[in-house]
Amino acid sequence: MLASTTLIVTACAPSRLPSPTTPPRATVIEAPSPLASAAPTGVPVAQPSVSPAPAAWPEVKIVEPPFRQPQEWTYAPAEVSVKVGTTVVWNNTGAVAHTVTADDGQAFDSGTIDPKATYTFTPKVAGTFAYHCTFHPWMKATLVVSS
Ligand SMILES: [Cu+2]
Repeated sequence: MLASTTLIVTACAPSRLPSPTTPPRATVIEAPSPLASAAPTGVPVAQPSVSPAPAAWPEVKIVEPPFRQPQEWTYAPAEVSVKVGTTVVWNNTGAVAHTVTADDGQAFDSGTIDPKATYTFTPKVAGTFAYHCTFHPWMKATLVVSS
């Protein structure tokens, strides 16, 4: 019985020796974490202030009046006048896809504009451009571009 008690005491003693090295580690961990979290939050704040510019672009709404026939779907306004280099935005407010396609087949063609999507076009030359929707040919409007 005396022999087994002695073995336990000697076995525990060596395992406590490494402990004095741990206290210095705690101070190293605290310093980096507050500094790292503060830096990323400051960067995105500056960016949103640049975006309001597109709101000034002339906008044509593609409209499907509620409780009306598809034949009354339209562009509003039906005619918009801009200078060369001014971006125009078409905003599909309807529930189906439309297009903004120049009648001459060359000046511009949006392709499919999905519901809630937009199409932008910046004319490079002056002229009067009639356009239509390829899906609904009765939808017609005009873009007037002056130099
Ligand atoms: Cu259409």
